[in-house]
Amino acid sequence: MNITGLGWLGASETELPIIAFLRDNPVMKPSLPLTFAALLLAQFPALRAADLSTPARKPNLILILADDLGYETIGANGGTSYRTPVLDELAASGARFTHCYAQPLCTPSRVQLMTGLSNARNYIRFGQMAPQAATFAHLLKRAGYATCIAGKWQLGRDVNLPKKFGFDESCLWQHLRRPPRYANPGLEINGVEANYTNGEYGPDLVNDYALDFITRKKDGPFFLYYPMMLTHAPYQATPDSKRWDAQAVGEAVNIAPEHFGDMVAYMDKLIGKLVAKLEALGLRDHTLILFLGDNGTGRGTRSMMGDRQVIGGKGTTTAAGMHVPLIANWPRRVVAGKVCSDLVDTTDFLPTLLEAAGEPLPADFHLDGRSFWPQLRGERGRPREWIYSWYSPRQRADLTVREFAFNQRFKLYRSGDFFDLNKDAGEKNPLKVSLLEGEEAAAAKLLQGALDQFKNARPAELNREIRKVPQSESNAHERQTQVESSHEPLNTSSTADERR
Ligand SMILES: [Ca+2]
Repeated sequence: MNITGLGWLGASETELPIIAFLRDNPVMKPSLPLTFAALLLAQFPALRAADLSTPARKPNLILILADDLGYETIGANGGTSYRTPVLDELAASGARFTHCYAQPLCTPSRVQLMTGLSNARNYIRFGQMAPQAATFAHLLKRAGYATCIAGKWQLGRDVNLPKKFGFDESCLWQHLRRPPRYANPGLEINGVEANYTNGEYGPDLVNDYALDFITRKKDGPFFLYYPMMLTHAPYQATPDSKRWDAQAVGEAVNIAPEHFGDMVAYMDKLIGKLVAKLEALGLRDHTLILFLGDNGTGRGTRSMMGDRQVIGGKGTTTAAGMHVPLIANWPRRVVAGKVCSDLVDTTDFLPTLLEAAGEPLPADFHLDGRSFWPQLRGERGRPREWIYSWYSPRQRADLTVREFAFNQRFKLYRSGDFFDLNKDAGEKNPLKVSLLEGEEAAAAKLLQGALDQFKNARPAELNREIRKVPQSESNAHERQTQVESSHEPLNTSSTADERR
């Protein structure tokens, strides 16, 4: 049996230990949802009924993922420290969500976003995604979409991985190596190294590639997954900054806290170029744009929402690490000016994209996400009652697991710690579930039910997998990722969960 299930793509397996394990342990195969998903994709099973509310012409889909950009940074959300006129306008003429949550760290969020599955089921380690994972790109490619990923990769160094994950084209930073990303960067374009030394700015290069892709594929449909490099540290000058230095080399120069604001503004400007290109090509009315952040703002970055200061908490499981912006725009399809307080999780984007495309999921496609496409259309939909999170950085030697469920107001950790987020957003003073009454007791029961659903979700072999990495390889991986994650202090949070 082809356990990767990707033979139909003509992709070859990457010999990761987990694949060897699966091959050698057939008893374990049925318990692995990611394997099931890949198999189901390969076997073209019966399909669910199509959503009759979708248009006849398949829309183009653009999913923009900003790096380390929390909810508080966007003007439309009430942020007052930075300039985000393009995103503000997309929110005003589309929809924005007040309760979208990512995982606290880059790779965990990206894996959930791309597969629609909780990290409990398929997350291996920082900087990697299981090569046999089924992604939104596979599903959309099968539906006839041209697929492209432009931006940050950080999912494994196999040159064939972008194609293996369903992308026809790729323009990536941190694919095969880890060069600087901003001034005078290094990229891999369709797997071929490209090095720049004439004052180029990495985010411009990637944006140019994205614009070129949608221009070439304007007859559609296309899917552009655009995980932007901005606004991740180091906070270096942009071409619009007073201190821009076209000669700058490396990620240790020209750094200043105020450059974060410049980077937010530059990110917004690049999205503006993308929107302008859609307008010029006559594609705006046929394109759904979704924008979100991959985790909270970089640790310690201070932003204002009016009189209220918000301090970035990337890497923590509080709202400072997980609360991110979500803006959706599609003229005349997404309700204009909508502000939605429903819960949205990163696992929800795969089914939302598929439903917007009018593309049924394979009948038994395993999924933890829930489409919010009905809400974008102005319907009630099936809003989540809770978000479940299994979070473990698996970065360096950190195997800490934090597991919890929450809604807009309450949060319950597997440990039993309970918080009323309205009274204790920083999660400093855990309440004992046994002492709760009324609304709090009901919430604890609901959230415990969510945790119970995932009690056995983690395949045991995935936990053994992390320990099978030879120490030398583990150390090398640590060195490779250390700079990337240098603003992600581990186990230093003051939150109750992380003190454990
Ligand atoms: Ca990130």
